Amino acid sequence: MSVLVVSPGRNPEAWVKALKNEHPGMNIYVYPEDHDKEEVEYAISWKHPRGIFKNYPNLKVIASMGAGVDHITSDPDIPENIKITRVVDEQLTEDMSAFVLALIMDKMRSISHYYSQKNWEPTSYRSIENTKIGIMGLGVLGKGVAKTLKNVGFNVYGWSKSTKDIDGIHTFCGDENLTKFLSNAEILVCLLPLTPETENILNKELFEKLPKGAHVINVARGEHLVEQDLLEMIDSEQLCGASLDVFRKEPLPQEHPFWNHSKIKITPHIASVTNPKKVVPQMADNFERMSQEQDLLNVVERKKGY
Ligand code: NDP
Ligand code: OXD
Repeated sequence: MSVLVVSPGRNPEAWVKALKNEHPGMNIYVYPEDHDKEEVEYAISWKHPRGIFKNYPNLKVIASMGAGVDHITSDPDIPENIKITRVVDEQLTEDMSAFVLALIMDKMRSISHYYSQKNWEPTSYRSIENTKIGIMGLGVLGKGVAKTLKNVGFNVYGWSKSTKDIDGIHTFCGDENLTKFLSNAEILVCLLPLTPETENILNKELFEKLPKGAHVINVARGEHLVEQDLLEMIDSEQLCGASLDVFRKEPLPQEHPFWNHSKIKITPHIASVTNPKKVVPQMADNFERMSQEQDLLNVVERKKGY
């Protein structure tokens, strides 16, 4: 029984080292090195080459190296019987919460604006207690971010698919309550998973339902955002700007108009980065569980896509 590590474009070394450390007996291959495909029952993957997994007749589990699984679920050639797992990790939630708070404070207090302006021109700012933040997605990360922002003193609104009851957060669920939720979101944070339902959700129609002058933060996936609609909505001043950590094409191409837009702030998909050392124990645990035919941790619902 072997484990296959698949991460083209990402150095697999830290993963292999952490796996060997956690499970010295584990037989590990790194794709595409020479290996017997029949031996592989467990794969740890990030952005695999499309279609490869159908060539592994005994593969039982694909573990995402991150919290998101769209890079796996979007491959139509993943057989239905294969279980998909994802990372759930406190550190990942803490890092995401700190990062979103930093983006919001940067926006509210114009910090990077002052840095780039290099002029002594103070402007007024809004108070935290008078600012409403809307979070799309109240899962592991969205809920963590919501709690952090609430504790800092913001008015926090959240939207999810199913009903939620989170202390101190105004929660909304389902498409029928999206408009009401959006009408409160002076700063909108997207923390939805990428699924056929959520793809292109950050579009003109949605932006028009936000309070005028809202700011948009996307730390989920680039495919949530209709890029042209964002540009148009900033031009019309319906939006005052955006902070984007994720993009349809990563790295964001040098010629992309976002790079030189004064109201769009770009970070290179670093909101919350998985630490292999931290999360390999949950993968080794699942490897053991799989071997003993026990229930796995952090399994994705294939039908829901997250
Ligand atoms: P979860 O699966 O824990 O949570 C997803 C949330 O979105 C749930 O609350 C779910 O509702 C809600 N949701 C899903 N579909 C819909 C819908 N159609 N309408 C309304 N709500 C919906 O995900 P995580 O919080 O762990 O992660 C979210 C995403 O963050 C990841 O998928 C990934 O893309 C991104 N990410 C980005 C990182 C970065 O560095 N930029 C790092 C890590 C993750 P319900 O609870 O009712 O099911
Ligand atoms: C993730 C990510 O999904 O890094 O974990 O985006």
